Amino acid sequence: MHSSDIQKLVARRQTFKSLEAPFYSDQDILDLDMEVIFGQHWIFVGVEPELPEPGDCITVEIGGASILILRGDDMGIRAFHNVCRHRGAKLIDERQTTIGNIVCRYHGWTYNEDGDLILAEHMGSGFDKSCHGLKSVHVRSIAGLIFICLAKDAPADIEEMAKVMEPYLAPHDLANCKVAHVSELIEEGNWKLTMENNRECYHCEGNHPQLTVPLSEFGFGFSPDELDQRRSEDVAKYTQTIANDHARWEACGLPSAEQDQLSSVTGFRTMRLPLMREGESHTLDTKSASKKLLGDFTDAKLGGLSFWTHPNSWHHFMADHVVTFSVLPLAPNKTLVRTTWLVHKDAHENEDYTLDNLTHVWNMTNQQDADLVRLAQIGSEQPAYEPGPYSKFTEPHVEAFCDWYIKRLEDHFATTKAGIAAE
Ligand code: 3BY
Ligand code: FES
Ligand code: FE
Repeated sequence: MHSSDIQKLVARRQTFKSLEAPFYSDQDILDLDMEVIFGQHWIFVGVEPELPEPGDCITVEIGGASILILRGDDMGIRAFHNVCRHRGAKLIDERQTTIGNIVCRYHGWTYNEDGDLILAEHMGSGFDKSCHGLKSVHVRSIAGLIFICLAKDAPADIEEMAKVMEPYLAPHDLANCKVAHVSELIEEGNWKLTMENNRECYHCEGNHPQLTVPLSEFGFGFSPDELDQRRSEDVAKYTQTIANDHARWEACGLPSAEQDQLSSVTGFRTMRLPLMREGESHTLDTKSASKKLLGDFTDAKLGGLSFWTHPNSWHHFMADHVVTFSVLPLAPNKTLVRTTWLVHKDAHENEDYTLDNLTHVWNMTNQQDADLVRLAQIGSEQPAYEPGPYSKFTEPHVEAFCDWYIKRLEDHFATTKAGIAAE
C-alpha cells in the first residue's frame, strides 16, 4: 500500500472504532509500524534476572534488527546492534548466554563490554579500530524491567515513567527474583490485535475461566445501567474493598492508586487491584504460588499490581511472583508473545512452588487470548469487516491504544512532510 493511501487511512480513523482492515494485514503498514512504532519508542524486551551476572547476555529480535543486551563488570546494562563491524556477521546467536568479550566467530574481531573493537587481526597498521565499535542502542531498566529504544534520539519521557513506576515496582524487588519459566507463543494475528485484546476484560467472563477466578468481575467494567442491575450492595462492597485495601497497602509503603499516562509518547498505566477469595495471586486457588514472598513482604495479600505500556507490554506484580509479557511483531498476521514468570531467587522448585501451579492461569489465559486474536485476524480479513464500535465502559483502554498508535503515525507523517518541504 502506498504511503499516501496509508496517510488517508490514518486521517480518517474514527475514534472509539476498531481500525480499518489494512492496519491488521498490510505488509507496508507493518513495515511502517516497525519503523515508526518499534523503531522510535521504548520497547519492553526482558527482565534483569535474565542477566544477573557480569558477562550475561540476552538477544532480542525486533523486526529485522537483532539486539544484544549485556551486563558489564560494573553491573550496568548495555545494548548493541548484534552485528559485527567487519563483514556483518551476527555476533551472538543464542537468546541467552554468558561471554567474556564479544568475539565474532567469523574472523575473530573482538569487542569489549563497551562495544569498543579491541582486536582485529590482519588489518594492517593504518587501520583505525576506534571507528569500528559496535553500534549502541538506548537501554533503560525500570526496577528491573528492561526497555530498549532503537532510535537515535530516544523519547525522553521514559524518565517520567520511571519516576512514577519505580515506587510501585521497587517493593517487589525484581533484582532478587529468578526466572522460573518462559513461554513463547506465536499468535496468528497482527500485533495490534494482541495489544487491543490485552487492553480490555470485556472478553474475560466468556473466555477466561481460570483468570476470572482471581480477578473480580467488577474490575471488568460495566455500564452504569448494568451496574444498577447487579446487586448494588455487591458493587458498594467492592468499591469499599478497593478503598480499604488501597489505604492498607499505601500505609505499608505500597503505592496503589491508578496512574494513567496513556497519552504520553512513552504511554503507560498502572493500578494495584484486590484479587478475589484468598486475594494473594493469579492462581486457581488464589493463594500464593510460591512460599518465598518477594522483597520484604510478610503479607501475601497484596492483590495484583498491573502495569501496561505502549506499545508492547503488560506486567502483573504480586506478593509471591511476577509475570511479564512482551509483544513483538513477526509478520502482518504473526506476533510473538513472550511470557516470563519470576519468583524469589531463593525459592526452590517443587519445594516452594511448582511450575504447573505457578504458570497454569496465564498459560491457559494466553492460549485463550491467542485463539481470540486468531479469530479477530480472520474476521478483519473478511469482505464484510468494517470498523466496529468500542464500549465506553469496558474498552476505553483499547481506544487509548489505537488513539496513541494513530497519533504516532500522524506525527510521523507531519514530520516527514515538513522534512520533504524543507529540502
Ligand atoms: O492482562 C491483562 O492486563 C488483561 C486484563 C485481564 C485480561 N487481559 C489479558
Ligand atoms: Fe565478524 Fe569478520 S564478520 S570478524
Ligand atoms: Fe484475555
